[in-house]
Amino acid sequence: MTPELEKNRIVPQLNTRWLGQHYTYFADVDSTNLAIRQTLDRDPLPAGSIYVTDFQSQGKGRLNRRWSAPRGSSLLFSILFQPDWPVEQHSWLTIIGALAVVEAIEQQTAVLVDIKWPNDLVVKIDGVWHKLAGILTEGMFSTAGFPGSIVLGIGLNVNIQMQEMPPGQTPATSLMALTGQKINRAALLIEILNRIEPRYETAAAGQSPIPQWQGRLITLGQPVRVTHIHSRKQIDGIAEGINQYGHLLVRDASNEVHTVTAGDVTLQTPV
Ligand code: BT5
Repeated sequence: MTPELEKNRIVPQLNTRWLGQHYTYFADVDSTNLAIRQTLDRDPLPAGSIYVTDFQSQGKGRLNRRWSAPRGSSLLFSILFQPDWPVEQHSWLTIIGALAVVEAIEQQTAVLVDIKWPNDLVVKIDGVWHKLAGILTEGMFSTAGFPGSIVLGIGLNVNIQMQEMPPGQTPATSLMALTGQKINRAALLIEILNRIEPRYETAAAGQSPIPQWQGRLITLGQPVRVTHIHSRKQIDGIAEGINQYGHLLVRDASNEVHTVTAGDVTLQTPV
């Protein structure tokens, strides 16, 4: 039987011009982000190329953390971009990915999803935030301040049963756990990809995705603790705002405002 996420089941239904048109499906792979990078080390790939899998043996989170999901249960994919914009702006891809996933879910199910800075899609269940999806954007930088290639990796828990939920600091949930129904992964992936291309083109033309994203961030206005990954230095303060690159602005007790970028911190939000 043809796997649900195999190329022939997806690409003919895309209404994109370039995104997802170069489509590679793996029954299993170490990590879709890693696999794109490894291919790029050998051969060129067109922008918009996507790698999709049913299982990752070394799924990656940020800061060397792991992303795990039972075989065939989820959406696990990575898309290659080659944007012609400054390096600082590469966080826009995480933002575009988050918005596309949130809207696709809302279009196909009744689940309302919030965003926790910088890269978590979360749902509140009985007063407790649960993680539904995570995004890992990795850049391979060229010289002259331009980012070269960037890989946007998305892991979305679709049909994971309660008893199979991956353990984590934030408890996990899935669309099936939330709706009580098995969700069509192919239809959801198509919807997400169809939403990413126009969002990316709008951003590439200079229109920021940040105002829309900001409206869905649960982090703003909240007390947060930021821990720098290398120095372990901590900042306690209030998450006051977002700058034009999506960095978090945290005001500490002495009124100093710190600009926090996603790459080198962990964030605790007591929500
Ligand atoms: C992320 O990292 O949330 C980014 C995850 C990106 C995964 C995708 S899958 C396709 C592509 N290929 C890859 O190899 N990666 C990308 P972070 O914020 O660091 O969160 C990681 C933490 O989430 C882990 O330490 C666990 O605690 C937790 N976790 C792991 N798997 C989970 C899951 N399925 N659902 C919810 N939480 C999970």
